[in-house]
Amino acid sequence: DPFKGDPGRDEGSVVLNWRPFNAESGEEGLRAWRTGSGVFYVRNHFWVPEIRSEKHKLVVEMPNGGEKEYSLEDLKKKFKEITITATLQCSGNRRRHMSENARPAAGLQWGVGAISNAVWTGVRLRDVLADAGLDVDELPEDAKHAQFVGAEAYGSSIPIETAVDKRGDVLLAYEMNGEPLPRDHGFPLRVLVPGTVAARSVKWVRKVVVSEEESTSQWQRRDYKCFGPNVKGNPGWDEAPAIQEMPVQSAITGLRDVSRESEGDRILRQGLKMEENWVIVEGYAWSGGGRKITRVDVSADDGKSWHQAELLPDESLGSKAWSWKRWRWVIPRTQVRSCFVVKAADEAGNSQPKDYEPYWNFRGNLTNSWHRVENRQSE
Ligand code: MTE
Ligand code: MO
Repeated sequence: DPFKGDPGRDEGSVVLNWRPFNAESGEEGLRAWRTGSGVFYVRNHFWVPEIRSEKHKLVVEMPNGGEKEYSLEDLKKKFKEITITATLQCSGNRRRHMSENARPAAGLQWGVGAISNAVWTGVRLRDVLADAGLDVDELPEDAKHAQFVGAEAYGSSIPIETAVDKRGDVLLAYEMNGEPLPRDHGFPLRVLVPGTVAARSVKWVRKVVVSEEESTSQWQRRDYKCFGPNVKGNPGWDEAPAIQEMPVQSAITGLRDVSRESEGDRILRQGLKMEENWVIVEGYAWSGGGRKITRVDVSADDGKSWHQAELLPDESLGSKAWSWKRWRWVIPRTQVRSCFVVKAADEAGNSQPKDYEPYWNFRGNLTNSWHRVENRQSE
């Protein structure tokens, strides 16, 4: 049983599969701006490798075959430590909405919780590549991709420009939320590529290869790609690019009534008219590439009329907007008509599509159509 060494898991996540372990952030995880490590979503393709951190070595290979090896100690001693906050989102986040609103799409049927936000500490991949002999400012012709190899069998790659971008904040991370990485999240070392599909943030990383070609893994060449809505079984795999940066996304993660009776909501009610019952709608908004969320539009009548949600303050760290924005909208119950809807816009003016069918793809990747939630009264 290859899974017998897997770690114990906290309650509070929504488990989709045990072997390999796959779990969404549950209600608790999706309430806070910073996701606690125990309720951060987990996407494992295999077992969790058992690694002793003192023994772990990272090998960095150059296009000419030259190699350099680093222990965890070496990394911590030699390079400047960096801390950022960043959201990871699986390309399959909200796939279930695609399956339900268009046609069934293959893969784990994630709801709104294949996304989480944490604090990450490590060293810059750029600095390590430079130390290993790469000219990071004048990239040689044969340096086109940075491939990452995990200790089980998983691997993928990113364009070398992303890997060496001074403001790209790509990390070899050894801490999450101020503690050593939990085993499910890559102990003792993982790649963290902020703003990029989480499939490239390889956990338990043991090798980085600078190469002319992309990783040849199925997770680079097959699974994490998007095709047109007409394409079914067996497309020309090489015709579509591997997903890297992600599109703008938002979702509703909480819906609750605040009434005169509910003691806990007293503070929130200050400034609100006491005679009325209110509904609090909450959620996240995020975009790829470090693009800032500029607006979150919300509706309580299935998109006929719109309002702006409040973007909540937070403690985002890093060169760009790598972390999701939490938002909140408080609306009188009497004004609620039919479905609640959310859509966000980013600083490039990108917004989310209304419908699902025109964006259906057989692997159900990059589902970001308007998130609709039935209006239900809690009492
Ligand atoms: N790295 C390894 N070694 N093995 C994996 O299965 N899954 C990838 C990525 N890195 C994976 C991996 C995918 S598809 C996602 S969405 C993220 O890890 C999930 O990261 P998390 O489990 O820390 O949330
Ligand atoms: Mo993923």
